[in-house]
Amino acid sequence: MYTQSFSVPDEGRPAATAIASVEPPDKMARFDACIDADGRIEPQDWMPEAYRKTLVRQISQHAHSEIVGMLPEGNWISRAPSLKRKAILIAKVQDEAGHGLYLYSAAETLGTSRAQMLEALHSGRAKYSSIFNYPTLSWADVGVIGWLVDGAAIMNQVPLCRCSYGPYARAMVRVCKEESFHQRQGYEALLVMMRGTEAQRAMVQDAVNRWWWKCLAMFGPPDSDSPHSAQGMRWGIKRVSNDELRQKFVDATVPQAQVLGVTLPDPELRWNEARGHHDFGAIDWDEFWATVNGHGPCNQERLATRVQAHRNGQWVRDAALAHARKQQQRSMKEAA
Ligand code: BYC
Repeated sequence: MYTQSFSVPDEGRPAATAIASVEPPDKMARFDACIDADGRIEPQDWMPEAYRKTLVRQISQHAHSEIVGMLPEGNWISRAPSLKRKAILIAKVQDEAGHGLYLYSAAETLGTSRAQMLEALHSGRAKYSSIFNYPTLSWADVGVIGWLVDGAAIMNQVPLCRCSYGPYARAMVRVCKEESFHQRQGYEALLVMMRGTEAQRAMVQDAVNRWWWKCLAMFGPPDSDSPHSAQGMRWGIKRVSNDELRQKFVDATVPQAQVLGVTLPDPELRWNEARGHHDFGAIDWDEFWATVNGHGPCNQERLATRVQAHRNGQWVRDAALAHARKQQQRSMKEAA
């Protein structure tokens, strides 16, 4: 439903002017020229420390979101209503794990270790997407997460396929292809429910009511309150602003909701002919920040589950390491 055609050209992207820094001017000039020419920065290339830090922050937060994002839906694997739905959900949750791994690998190319990133997540220092701190109360939530949460994720991630940092951009190409399947499966599951009983339709509407506003907030604070946007855009990390992506998401979702037969829970939502976009109501940013800062309904539960899962996996990591050592010793013996 969403494709790379949602990506937009970069006209109007501010030129990379040198940031106030202690970086060597000649290297900085080469870096800026590469960014201005819409080139790609690769791991072996010189880059300013602030660019590296920004990427580690964003990519590791993104990786954490994928891994924590497995939990709300994972809760429903054992309760999926049919074998077909269970198989689809298992595949989707596995895909999210894969996305986390590509992203941790991309962040590792910037000189930070996976252990460091996981420690930051498990200690509560690192952020992950606000959206995964809400409960999944019914089977319809699984469909709505596919349709709306993955829909919002694709809207945000398609422009990242052209991020100036090569490994991140390449990881995003594959992630977006898989997310597209995730969104379709969610929408299709909801279509089936909407053609079912009155109780099923009510369940879908209830799930839409609970997730809609959280999905709009997922794009991040308004541009006017987004401390990282200007620099991220200048460096070609972010290509489209938080507010622009949010608007694109609303415009794309309204007709999908009509086809589905659900009402989006916003009395102020209406087409604005003059703007050529839908107007929509105010997002509760206090609630968003409370959730981002650890006080959402499921923050504690998500983090505790994640930490426990990591502990439970210790024997697998130990076994894999022992196996790798054995293989290495064997090949050294053969070579001797
Ligand atoms: N939740 O200046 P801003 C998925 C933070 S996974 C929490 O606009 P930036 C999926 C932001 O980090 C989806 N925190 O920052 C997986 C910053 O905090 P710090 C994840 C948020 O970086 C499984 C502060 O607010 N996608 O879809 O320019 C199943 C100021 O924000 C949020 C990505 O991570 C939020 N929603 O822009 C299903 C995409 N929003 O670091 C689905 C990659 C903002 O100063 N990331 N914050 O402490 C991005 O595109 C950008 O980092 C953001 C934020 C648009 C999220």
